[in-house]
Amino acid sequence: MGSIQRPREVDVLIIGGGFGGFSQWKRIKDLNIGLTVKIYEKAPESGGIWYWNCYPGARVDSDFPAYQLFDKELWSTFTFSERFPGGPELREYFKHVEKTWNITPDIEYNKTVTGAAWISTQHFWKVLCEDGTVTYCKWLLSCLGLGSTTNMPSFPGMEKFKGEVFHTARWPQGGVGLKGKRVAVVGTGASGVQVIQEIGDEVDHLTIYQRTPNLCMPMSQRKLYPQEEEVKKKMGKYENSFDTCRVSFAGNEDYAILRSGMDDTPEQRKELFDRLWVYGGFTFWQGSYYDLLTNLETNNEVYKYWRSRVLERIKDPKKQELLAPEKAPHPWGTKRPSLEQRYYEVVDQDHIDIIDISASPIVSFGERGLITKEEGEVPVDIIILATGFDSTLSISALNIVGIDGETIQDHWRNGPRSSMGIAIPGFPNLFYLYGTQAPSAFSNGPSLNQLQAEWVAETIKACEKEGVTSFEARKEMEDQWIELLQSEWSKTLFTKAKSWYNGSNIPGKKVEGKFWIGGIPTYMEWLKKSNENDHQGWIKQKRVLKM
Ligand code: N01
Repeated sequence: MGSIQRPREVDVLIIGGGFGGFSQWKRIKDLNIGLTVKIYEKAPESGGIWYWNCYPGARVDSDFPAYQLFDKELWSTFTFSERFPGGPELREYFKHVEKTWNITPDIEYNKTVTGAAWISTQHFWKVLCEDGTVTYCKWLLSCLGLGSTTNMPSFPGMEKFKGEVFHTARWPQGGVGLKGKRVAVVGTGASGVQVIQEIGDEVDHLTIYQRTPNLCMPMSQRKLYPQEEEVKKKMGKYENSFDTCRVSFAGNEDYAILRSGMDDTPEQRKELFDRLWVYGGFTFWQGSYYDLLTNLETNNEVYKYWRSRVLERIKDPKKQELLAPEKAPHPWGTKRPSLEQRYYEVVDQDHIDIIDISASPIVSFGERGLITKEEGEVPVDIIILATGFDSTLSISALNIVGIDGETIQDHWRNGPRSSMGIAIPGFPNLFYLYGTQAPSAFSNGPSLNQLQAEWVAETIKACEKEGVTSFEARKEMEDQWIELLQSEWSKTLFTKAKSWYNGSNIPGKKVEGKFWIGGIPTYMEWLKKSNENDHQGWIKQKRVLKM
């Protein structure tokens, strides 16, 4: 007979062992008010997105040193080796964090949360896991981020294909032998560009199925030298950088220029663009004219410049038009532009073909490869789906039942609805980090996760001090937030692109702004204000125990 496991009780249960989960764990521990904490992580090790997305070439697009946790104990004892660290090094970093902070006793791996129900009489969450265990907690904190649910398009006839199919976000941990193989890649977002650039030289033949060209910027990758980094650490440069990340628009060190692109002469614009282009990273996007993403005239100038720089690097005229078309597919920067190192040179090679699936769509999978309307079936050994994520699903993919039996799926049936992208009316004592309706898509991940985690920890502390046992977002706050979010969104050029920023990457999803576009500082101000005047944005209750 199998033994019956007793339910576990814990004060705070965190779902996910990536940047969000680790930041949140530390902030709760640092409160020193005796709360017990557990992290449940589905994977066999930490890293979150970096565990699952171990495809060749996976690398972060955030400039150094912003993409890490801002704790001196951590950064003084770990030095990254590149300006834009790769996946394996980031996984090493997570091991370093776990060891240095001694998280191991509080984290359970291979532990998949499937659902939770709010027990209104007790003010507890009852949390269910795939292994059949039950955990009761006072506070349920979802740290699933944006990439926990993959976008796996269902093409007709997928089962017919005799070769192998892999999704970049569920890449086999042991790797895939691609050398000398005929490979197809579907998708040219951040994952597609990285995998293509990495494997392009070693495969026998590569067919790229491109629906929209990625308007990439140069990464300008470089090695970091340990001695130089040690000097910077001693001079306080890391601390200065982290201080900037805490207050900047996107949680990094880029600041938009407070001039319209139309205020400058063509020569001045070129001088600026040349400088930003050479500097590399996101600065060409986030450190450019303040009206780049609101004024089509400025945007057109950026596109013209971008196109001229990219065309210099492609010889094949057909590929020139596919990769950098004369007419911009969308305003530049309104669909996430990737950082690349050799993408255009790699793709320009003769053994690499691009099929424009916006003109000739994929009809189905065949036995030997993908079948498109014009080109028919192209035989391959391996198909790589670099088709991204359903980034607004996240917490709503779990079966979470709140007050009155409503699930988050029910609550979000017409699109996500939340108070400040962190809590949902009807679901007390539950917060989610780095998710939809927060500035997540436009923020450096570790920065926003840490700031939200700090706010959550302080809020929990205040509730614990007052004896509040149920803390729920007010419906009026949710209404206000959504109205503001959509109104800010509508003032931008983001409305003119199809992308995961507005849900148009997933068939059937409501197309609207899915993220707060106003930057981290204004967002944090809203969170702060909601806690003023005796937590004006929230409904507080104290449990009455019946004798
Ligand atoms: O996903 P995406 P991603 N048939 O959604 C195409 C972060 N990230 O995994 O553009 C055919 O951007 C789709 O075509 P289209 C980063 O924030 C960061 O690449 O919709 N094609 C697109 O080309 C990033 O933005 C890093 O026309 C289909 C591609 O697949 C986010 O994650 C690395 C299709 C999906 O691109 C997502 O990036 C990786 C279909 N049915 C990811 N469905 C770094 O920091 C989709 N596509 C480096």
